Amino acid sequence: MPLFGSKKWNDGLEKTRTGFFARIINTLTGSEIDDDLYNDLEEQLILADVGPECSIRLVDALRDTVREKGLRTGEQALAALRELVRQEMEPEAGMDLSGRPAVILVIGVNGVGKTTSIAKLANLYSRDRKVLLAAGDTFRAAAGEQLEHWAQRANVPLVKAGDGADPAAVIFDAVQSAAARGYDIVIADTAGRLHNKKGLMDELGKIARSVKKAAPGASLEVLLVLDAITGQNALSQAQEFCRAAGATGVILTKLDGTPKGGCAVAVRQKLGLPIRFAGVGEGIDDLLPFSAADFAAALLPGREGTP
Ligand SMILES: Nc1nc2c(ncn2[C@@H]2O[C@H](COP(=O)(O)OP(=O)(O)OP(=O)(O)O)[C@@H](O)[C@H]2O)c(=O)[nH]1
Ligand SMILES: [Mg+2]
Repeated sequence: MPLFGSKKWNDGLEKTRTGFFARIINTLTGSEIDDDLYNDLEEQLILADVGPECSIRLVDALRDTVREKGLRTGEQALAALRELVRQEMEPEAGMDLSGRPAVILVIGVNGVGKTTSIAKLANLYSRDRKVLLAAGDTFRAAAGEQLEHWAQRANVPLVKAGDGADPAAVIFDAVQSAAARGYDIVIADTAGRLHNKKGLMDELGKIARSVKKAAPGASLEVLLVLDAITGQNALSQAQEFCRAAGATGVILTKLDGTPKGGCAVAVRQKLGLPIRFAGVGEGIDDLLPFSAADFAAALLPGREGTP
């Protein structure tokens, strides 16, 4: 099957495309369009971690499109499904980076890839903007050093305090100094936490409030990092996390490491939040600004230009 779209997206989703989505592609391209096909497709989308509700909705929408447009071949149905996935994943609006500074607070459970993603974001944004990092994980020993190492690699300055310092105070200092020194973007790390630890979840609220206090002109994006390998299984936890922490978007990491990248669709639908970035490896360049079109094309490749 010829691939089109972005190479990085195609590479990042290779495991998914050759895993659970290979069956979906084969089902669509190898069959007549009939009820059996829709039933098989629904089952395979669920197996690919797209989530039952979303899978049913996608297949229903595909049925409608096939009927309305009079599609005849599986290849046409595949293209129609790709377009439906693209629509599903399209954010309503871009990220709010309008503030002075624009603050990106990165949150999530332990080990999902927060600090690595921050390094990648710093690398990405520092190409054309002044970026400052804030080492808000003052809980885990060596977390600050880990971020410092990445900050050096990305050649971006870092505001850091000793272990055990109040994370809201560290982030306050970073935002205040960014505003005073004309930095465009502050990216703040936080310690990993579980959604059911009330004290730690309240701390995130305190951090968000301290951003506004530090610089009245600041904007705030709260990006929840989710690990695609845990995918669907972690979604009910993630829902609670979002509610408690006021997340505004998602970074979906480790898409390169799972055959079930379909979970991105379930994440978008269940959380009602846009995916802003996708992690596709451990290197500093392995973070892709989310593109619904590239994602859908990498997941469901077909002949370019198929209606
Ligand atoms: N393959 C792959 N590995 C990733 C990706 N993102 C992060 N990792 C790896 O995941 C591991 C954990 O990453 P960290 O960035 O330390 O995670 P964290 O959320 O900051 O962890 P805590 O601070 O302990 O909560 C590291 O080994 C990273 O290299 C990704 O997109 N793909
Ligand atoms: Mg970390």
